[in-house]
Amino acid sequence: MSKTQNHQKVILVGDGAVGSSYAYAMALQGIGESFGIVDVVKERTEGDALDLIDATGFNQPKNIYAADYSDCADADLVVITAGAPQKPGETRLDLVNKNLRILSTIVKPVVDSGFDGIFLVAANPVDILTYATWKFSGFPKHKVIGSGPSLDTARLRVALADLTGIKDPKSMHAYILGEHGDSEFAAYSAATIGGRPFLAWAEEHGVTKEQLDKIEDDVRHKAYEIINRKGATFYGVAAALARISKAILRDENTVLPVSAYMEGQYGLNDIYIGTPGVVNGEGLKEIIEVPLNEEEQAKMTKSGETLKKVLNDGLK
Ligand code: 6V0
Repeated sequence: MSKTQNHQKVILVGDGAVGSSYAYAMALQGIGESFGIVDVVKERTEGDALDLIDATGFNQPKNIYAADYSDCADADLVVITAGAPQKPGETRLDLVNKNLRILSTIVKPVVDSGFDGIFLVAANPVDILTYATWKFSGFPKHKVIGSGPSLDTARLRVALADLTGIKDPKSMHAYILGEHGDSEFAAYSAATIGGRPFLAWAEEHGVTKEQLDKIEDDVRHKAYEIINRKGATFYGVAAALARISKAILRDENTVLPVSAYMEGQYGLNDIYIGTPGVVNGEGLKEIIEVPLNEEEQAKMTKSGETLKKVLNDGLK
């Protein structure tokens, strides 16, 4: 494959529930010109490529194919969704050892191909695996991004839109921060609606702290609710990955929640963790450090400590 003129070449590694849903979202939204799929089960990638091409018949043409690691050489974006998903009762952090092993077999051949684009990681525990991708690849930190709290923030905004009656989740300027996992939290004190502090609006409209705490808790546990019923979650994260991919491939310079490398922000260092940041064609241009109140800062510190402990035990 030659490098596409508009820098629109994507390689997906991991053609499971999340990967194939992401591929489908990319095909339906017409994002990227060329989309290669890698998986240890080669036949599935061939079948998926044939199937996904049919979906492009209803929007814009796109080259979708079963790929090898050599195809990463001139890719703009490599998206990693390969890895074991949570089983009922398992936390994301329980996946760390098996998914680190899988990741180590992926990053090396991608880098060996001569790849010089951006890594976007979604496999769990995503903050740990994004850090490991950064370490294994030797890439600059801005070129390695994790999907982080992107899905969780979408869940929060949908719930707040429902609660407030301002039905558009895009009008809820609120973020989930921290680990994509059990220590994540809603940064309500910095949230806004139309420029007005969200908590002031909420008080005026009779929204209680209990209601907001419940939403935060529901967001934190939503993956478990889905996994208990259907075994896996994939549509939400697929849409989140397509959104981040679009920001990269179209050089949007847009603010999105991602997992980013910390160098003093929130008092944290040498971990990847969830925060808003500016995403463009070069990767993560800048971290936007959300101003937190004391209680939220304590949650961020604790979330960072949780991730640091996993890194210290498993990676360093
Ligand atoms: P799945 O359906 O089991 O798919 C995993 C895929 O990875 C399979 O097709 C495997 O064949 C493939 N695979 C395994 N090892 C390798 C390898 N060495 N090289 C290439 N491919 C390989 O899992 P699913 O798609 O449901 O989940 C994938 C990962 O995404 C899991 O770690 C989930 O926990 C994670 N999720 C992340 C979310 C997020 O918000 N970041 C959300 C949901 C799931």
